[in-house]
Amino acid sequence: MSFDQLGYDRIDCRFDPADLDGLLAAVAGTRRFDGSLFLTEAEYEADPVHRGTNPRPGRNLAEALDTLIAPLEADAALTGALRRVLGPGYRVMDRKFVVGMPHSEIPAWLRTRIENNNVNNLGAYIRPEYRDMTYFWGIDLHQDLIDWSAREADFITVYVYLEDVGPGDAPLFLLPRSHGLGADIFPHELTLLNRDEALSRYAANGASIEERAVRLTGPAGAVHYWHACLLHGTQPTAGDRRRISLRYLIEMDPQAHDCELARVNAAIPYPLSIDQTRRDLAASGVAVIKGNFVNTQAGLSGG
Ligand SMILES: O=C(O)CCC(=O)C(=O)O
Repeated sequence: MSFDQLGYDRIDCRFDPADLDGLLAAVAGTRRFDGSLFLTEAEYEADPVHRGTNPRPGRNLAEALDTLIAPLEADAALTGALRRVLGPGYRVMDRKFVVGMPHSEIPAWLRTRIENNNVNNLGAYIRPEYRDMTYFWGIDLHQDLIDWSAREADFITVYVYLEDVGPGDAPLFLLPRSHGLGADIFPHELTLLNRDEALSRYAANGASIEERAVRLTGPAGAVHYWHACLLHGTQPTAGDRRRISLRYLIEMDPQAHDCELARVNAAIPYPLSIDQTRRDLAASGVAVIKGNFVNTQAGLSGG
């Protein structure tokens, strides 16, 4: 089965291992992935900033390392899949490195604050000079439309693992077919039906599906992509290993009416955009609804 039915797929890229290693070494060499990344509690308290802490033009390590990323982006399987799914004029909207931070490196004062938060993007707690990457410590099942109020789901996310990702390294979890219920406000209506089988019911827009979550473990160089309405998330990293990935948002060629994404969207009988994408935040940007549904998943099949 494939993208049009499941809402996600894998791309069998043939990256040169030396290119992957070189890029990873360059990223790893830019900083220590430990407590030194974080503000102190007093520094955070003096001026809590919860918005605008992600990479942006002019503050994005992916820009600085562009020449090392370029050989990966030239991979024929990757460009072929993007043309097929999005049309020949596809456009990269966003490209950044994402780090799954190891549990052991999160400062104790912060861990008590953010344990069981549903969106643990750590940007607010990271020193400004290191905000050229995005740092996660788990994120509940969400759609990537979450950051795009009132925008059509006319893009996909492409996720490239730069290190081997095992069960304890915050692998991505996906809920297959969930994109088929269209755009929906976060947090989502999810019910765990069978923990051992990771079987859940997801309801949105007056419809529901029952599906088993899929966990995307894989080697360095594994590439997956998914629809902007597909539910996905991560558990906090369990051990001492960080997990560095490269993450893209790529939009469809507006002229390519018969590309795969255009056909998938035309077959979804529910709204593909939503004005209010989340209801878990106070005006300050601080989370007021907690819980990570991904943490309830046990028995999982591979992706
Ligand atoms: O890398 C992670 O832990 C979460 C990534 C994710 O869900 C996303 O980029 O949308």
